Amino acid sequence: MTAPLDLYGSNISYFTGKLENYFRIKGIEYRLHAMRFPGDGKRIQRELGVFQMPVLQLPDGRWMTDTTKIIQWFEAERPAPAVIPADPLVAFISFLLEDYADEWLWRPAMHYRWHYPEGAHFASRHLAAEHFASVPLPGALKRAFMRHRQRSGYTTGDGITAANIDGVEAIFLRLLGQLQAIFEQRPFLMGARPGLADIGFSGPFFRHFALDPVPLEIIRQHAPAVLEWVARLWNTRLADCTTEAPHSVPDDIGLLLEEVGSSYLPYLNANVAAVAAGQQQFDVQVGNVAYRGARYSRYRVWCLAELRRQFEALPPAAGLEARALLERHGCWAPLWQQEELPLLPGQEEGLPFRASTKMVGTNERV
Ligand SMILES: N[C@@H](CCC(=O)N[C@@H](CS)C(=O)NCC(=O)O)C(=O)O
Repeated sequence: MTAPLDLYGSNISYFTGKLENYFRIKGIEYRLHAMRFPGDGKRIQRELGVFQMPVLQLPDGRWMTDTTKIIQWFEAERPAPAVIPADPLVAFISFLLEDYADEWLWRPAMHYRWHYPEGAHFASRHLAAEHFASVPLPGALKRAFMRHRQRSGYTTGDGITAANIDGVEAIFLRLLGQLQAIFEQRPFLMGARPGLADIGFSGPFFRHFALDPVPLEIIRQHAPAVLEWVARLWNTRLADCTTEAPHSVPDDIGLLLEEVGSSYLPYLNANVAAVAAGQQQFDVQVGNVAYRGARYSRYRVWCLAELRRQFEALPPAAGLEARALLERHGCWAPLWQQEELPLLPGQEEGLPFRASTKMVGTNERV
């Protein structure tokens, strides 16, 4: 499998950017193609079960989706140089941080892009030109469609209101303080070498926070070491790294774990309760921030099941260490709070070659 991979997505998309960072540090060649609608949308739905971006086509013709499972598949197929740390505890915490970045930082990233007119103007113009060039409609209509679609799907339609905007922005501002302190000390999240946790964080940062005008200016002013990390990751090849893989989780990662325990996991538990009750929208209080009318996500029920599965697969000694670390930072109890996870039969078992559900519950065919 030496021919370049064909990656279909957008060059301002969260998960496309995450996968590009993975392929680059791993040294895997790919060609990025812009998805063209409506044709590509229908084809992707047919080939993969749901429409989402990015999707990947292997040289043998097979289609793949879901960056988390795509990365795990490539790590198994091409183990060296490894992106998933060899130390089982570091690997487990990296999976947890990847999931947190994928699913929870998505919220402030979408907010900053679509709430502020300069972000919405830039992104809707870019996406309309990238994806709808051949659709014979006026540009203003395509841009208005994009703004409406993204807001009703991911911001105002997913529980973000005037009353909780400060709370959503606080997720980002706290994170910047934590990451600035980390990257003043070392080049990557777990140490001297980039790994899965960095790839996870590249999703929200590479094509959103460090690109969209409003968050980019905040990063420039308040967290320049984070901006450096974004570029450093993009410019690093693991094959050139002579540094050792990390053997322990640095203490300051504990602050990120506290965010996972106090905001992401409580949200996941409320989502489980909503899915179990068949409620397509739900209200949830996360710390002092109240979300009204958040959209349920079957996919994120599976994310919680995956986190538990990763924990249960740890060798006994690493499992004890992981439990102690999770307890210390408020993640242990919420990880197990819901007894039953309302998964669909066989849900996501076809990944990365077939998906059962989308990240947020629209247009699912289950
Ligand atoms: N879990 C998926 C999530 C992919 C995803 O949700 N991508 C967004 C764009 S960056 C998307 O396609 N959303 C579907 C839509 O807006 O209809 C992954 O890791 O690839």
